[in-house]
Amino acid sequence: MRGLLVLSVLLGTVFANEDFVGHQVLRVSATNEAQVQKVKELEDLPHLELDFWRGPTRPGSPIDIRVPFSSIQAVKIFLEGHGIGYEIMIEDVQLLLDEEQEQMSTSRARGRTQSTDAFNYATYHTLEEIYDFIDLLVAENPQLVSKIQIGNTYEGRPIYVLKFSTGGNNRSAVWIDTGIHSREWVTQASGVWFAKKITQDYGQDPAITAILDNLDIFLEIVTNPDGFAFTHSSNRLWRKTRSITAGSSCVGVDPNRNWDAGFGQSGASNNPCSETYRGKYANSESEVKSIVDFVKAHGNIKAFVSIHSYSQLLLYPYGYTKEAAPDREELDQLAKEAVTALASLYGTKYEYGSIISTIYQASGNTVDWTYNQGIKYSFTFELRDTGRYGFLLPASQIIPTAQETWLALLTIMEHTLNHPY
Ligand code: 0X9
Ligand code: ZN
Repeated sequence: MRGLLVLSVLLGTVFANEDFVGHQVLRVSATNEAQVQKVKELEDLPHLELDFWRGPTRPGSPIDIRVPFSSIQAVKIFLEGHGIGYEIMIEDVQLLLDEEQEQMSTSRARGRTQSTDAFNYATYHTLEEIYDFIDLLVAENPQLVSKIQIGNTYEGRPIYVLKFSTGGNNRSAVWIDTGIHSREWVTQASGVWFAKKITQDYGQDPAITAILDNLDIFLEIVTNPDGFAFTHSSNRLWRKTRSITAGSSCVGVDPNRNWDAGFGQSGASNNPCSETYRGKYANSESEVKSIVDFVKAHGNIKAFVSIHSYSQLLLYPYGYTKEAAPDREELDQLAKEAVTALASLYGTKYEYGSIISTIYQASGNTVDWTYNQGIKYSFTFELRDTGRYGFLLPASQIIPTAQETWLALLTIMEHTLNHPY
């Protein structure tokens, strides 16, 4: 008995989820450039172990920071000392994680589903559950859906893409990915919902039917499987890949800084311990390289949509340079139409614009690379919310988020269909 206890304590230490007891998320309001610079100084103090959830960007736009319990006093004193305002968005991160786990275990009590109709779209799922869902969906719709393995992750997991196709020979295609940042759970959950929606609506809804009669859709639901597995097993707030960097004890590369577009320029970090670490070289991450190889081999992808959370934004290139994209006007107009469609369902407000002008400089990001490859309709979303829950969006918001986002995706896909190039 005592042996068992010792064993479980030991295993507990090895396998336990990182806890976030007493961590707070602060919303910092830097009202001028000097204050923004002051907040940036906090980023360079590794011992504080701050996790910037949003920003820093321009004066006036919110900066959300997860602050570990042991740093809260110091951070608050620093901000107050410089006259920088803040409010507490999340009092105790662990309480939200506990609620999320509670919600998940209640749903899971119903057990493994044998059909995608019985699947619970209103809860978060593990990698295994999503991979089972993918197989069920393919088995139920063999004439419409197939599963392609585009590679393996650093830790050896298969990387899958769903192909929705009604025929043809390498038709023009739309690409959608979710979950490249593993902690952005509402995105993978939305990806699952989109997959089901396509199979339900094809042949019923004229919009998706016209799209699929002419275009193929590729959907990568879990774009960072190692990171996603890690968010379940060990650290709910893991963002990066899980690759090991020689000479550093820090793990992972930011897969949204690892692409070959402005790689190595400012807007990414060369420090392996940073959340925006770009990696040793462009495409060093297998999760990125697999998509690069797929996109090049396909050669006929006309729209590429990469889905993140949070902040409620629809963005287009560029992120690495202030130079305007040659198609800026068309992209801006289309973004406006897409966010209008999105808002029509529940009134959710999105801002839109280029990445660099709307958030911050981000070099080596996905859609700058796809755009430079000639994929004109390259967009990236930041889904709900604007910061009340941030990455910890309650499961009750999954379906409404997916539904409204779907309207924006339809707008982009219809435009792609009607504007061949
Ligand atoms: O920093 C990022 O990679 C993005 N924000 S996130 O909170 N999802 O990490 C912003 C960069 C550009 N935006 C997108 N590619 N969505
Ligand atoms: Zn992201």
